[in-house]
Amino acid sequence: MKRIKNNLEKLVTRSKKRLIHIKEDHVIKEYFKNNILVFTFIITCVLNSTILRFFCMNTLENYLSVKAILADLTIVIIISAFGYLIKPKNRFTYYIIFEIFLTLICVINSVYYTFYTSFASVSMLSLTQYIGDVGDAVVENVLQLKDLIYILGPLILIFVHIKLKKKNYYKRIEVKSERKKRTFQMLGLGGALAIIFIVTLTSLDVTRFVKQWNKEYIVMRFGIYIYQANDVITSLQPKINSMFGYDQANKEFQEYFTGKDEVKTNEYTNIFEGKNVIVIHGESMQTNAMNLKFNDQEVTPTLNKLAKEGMFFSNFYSQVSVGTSSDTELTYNTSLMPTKSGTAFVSYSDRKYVATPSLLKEKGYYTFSMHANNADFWNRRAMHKNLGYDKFYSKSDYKITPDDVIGLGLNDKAFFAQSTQKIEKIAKKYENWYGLLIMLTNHTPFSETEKYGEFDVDIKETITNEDGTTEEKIHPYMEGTKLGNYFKSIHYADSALGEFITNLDEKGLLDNTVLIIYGDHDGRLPKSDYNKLYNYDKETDSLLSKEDPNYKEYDSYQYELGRKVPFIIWTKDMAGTKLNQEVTNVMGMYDAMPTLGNMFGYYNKYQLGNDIFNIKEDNIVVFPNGNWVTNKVYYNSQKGEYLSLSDEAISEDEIKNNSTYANKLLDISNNIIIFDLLKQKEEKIQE
Ligand code: GP9
Ligand code: MN
Repeated sequence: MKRIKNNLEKLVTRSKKRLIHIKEDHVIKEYFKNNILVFTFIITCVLNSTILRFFCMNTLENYLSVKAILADLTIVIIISAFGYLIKPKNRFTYYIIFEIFLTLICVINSVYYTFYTSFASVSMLSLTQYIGDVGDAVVENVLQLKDLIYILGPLILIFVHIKLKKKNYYKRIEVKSERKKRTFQMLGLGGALAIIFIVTLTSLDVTRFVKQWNKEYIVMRFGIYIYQANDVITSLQPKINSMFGYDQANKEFQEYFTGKDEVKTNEYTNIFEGKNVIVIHGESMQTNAMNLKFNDQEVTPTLNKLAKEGMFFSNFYSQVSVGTSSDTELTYNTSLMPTKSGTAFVSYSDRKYVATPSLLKEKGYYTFSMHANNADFWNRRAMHKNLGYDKFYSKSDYKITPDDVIGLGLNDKAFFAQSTQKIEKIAKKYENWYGLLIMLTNHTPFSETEKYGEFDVDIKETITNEDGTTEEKIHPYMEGTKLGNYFKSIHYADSALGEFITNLDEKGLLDNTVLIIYGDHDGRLPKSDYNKLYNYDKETDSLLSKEDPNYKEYDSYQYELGRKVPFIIWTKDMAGTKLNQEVTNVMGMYDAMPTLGNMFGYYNKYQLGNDIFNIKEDNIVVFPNGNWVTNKVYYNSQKGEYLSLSDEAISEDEIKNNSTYANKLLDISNNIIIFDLLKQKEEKIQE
């Protein structure tokens, strides 16, 4: 009896469970049935974005990027939630409008990517001359069958809608009172996904999102829909910034430059007139690496040789903000400072600039730039055109095999080798030419040490034992540190530069050429590594104690002063002439254009820097954060503190006057760019 009872009980519970299952299944099915249109919308929109990534960045990791799918899903679910507020019979209109809109984003980006290997930006719409150049080509060559696949999304939605309508779906899906509930349910789901997405973001994701130029990365991490929304907002920001305060800005600008157009001459005026120019943008090259040797080997023998034979500015600073490489390009070419928010190259590429390449073009030069990275990196494609380069040779102009890649792309040795061939052709075609070559390998994080070639940053010692035998002892020193890896990396870049110069010389390309080399910014290396560099105790393989008489304090001021970059002007016959000298007066990137302009015979009335041979020891270098440095003092504007650099007393007035000057200069520079003041000026002259 007991057994029968037990069995019966088991049977009842089993059937109960099955009933719950059936009920659950039923509920899910019902839910799905009632929401077919919404789900079709969600799935097709997320699928379109995934297909776009598949066509553009054809690695599995990219197009199946979970973060991107999560981001797309979040956006589409949030959009879909509001559809529930609309009456069922009109709901299709809502979804099809959004479906078409999101599909258009995918189609435009797909076409754009095929042509530019980058994603579209609304800010490009203002660069009309640029679109004019490519408009026809886009239609003829670029619109391909694959760009039409996205249209399947709206077609599927229309198909589903017709089917549903036939089945009277819209009349029976929900009662009015349920609409709000469903909206909130969907919003809740979207919100939950958004939270998961935000929590999984890294700081790199966030900085790249804010900077916006690394478009592939953003699309891979944030999906195309968030990318485009972010693009619209960042593209509008410059417009909003320039809406208020124009009159005041223009007035201050006029006042600032009144009486400043007197062209001063000095012993170097026009000394290089008519010479060809090769400018080397030395990625992350820092002056302090030039003074170092490891085991009697110089870290940068080429730079050292050029500095010794040429004109070497040893107290020279870059003046970069968040736009790093591109900020230096801006300041070097225009003698303006980086903008206070955003970056000039990305946000203000449609402004008028008075730039070195344009000025040399007016003198009959052919101007070009070369960089084996994606042309849209830092928006160079648009900005180089604006600055006056006749041609920008970028990634697609170089042969890049996987073996040739170090870090961000084509290694410097291969880059220089291929560039030499291009320069040879240019030199045959044009009498005068000016070219910028942007290096790439010596870029943070300096981690591919096995590819840089042999360069040890340890201390090797030969020890003689009591019995007369010798043995080699190795103290690890900078091995394994980021700074140590940086030395290996810059050693590689330096040797690439050396090979380049030898090749140019062999081809006779240095005979009438001036070489200009600048470090674009420091290597952003840890302060603690410098501490090790200057305070290493090889006996204990640790740091000297602060009490040790040999201990060298490396505080935040030393760090800031250590961020100097090399600036060298060199020709093959300069050694021993009056040009062969070390200039020790403090100098900034914004002084490059005035100093070089005087030597080559071009002039920018709106330069903010000075010809160092006119201003000499009175120079001041202003940094984008308001800090400044003179020969006598480094001032930290954030802390309101300074470090004296000479024995001369520093007065309060000096600090105050220099700070006022620094702030004024930053304001003027910012206003010139934001309010496009040079354009207004040009238009007035033409009237
Ligand atoms: C990228 C290169 C590096 O093409 O110029 O830019 P950075 O990260 O140094 O600003
Ligand atoms: Mn750089």
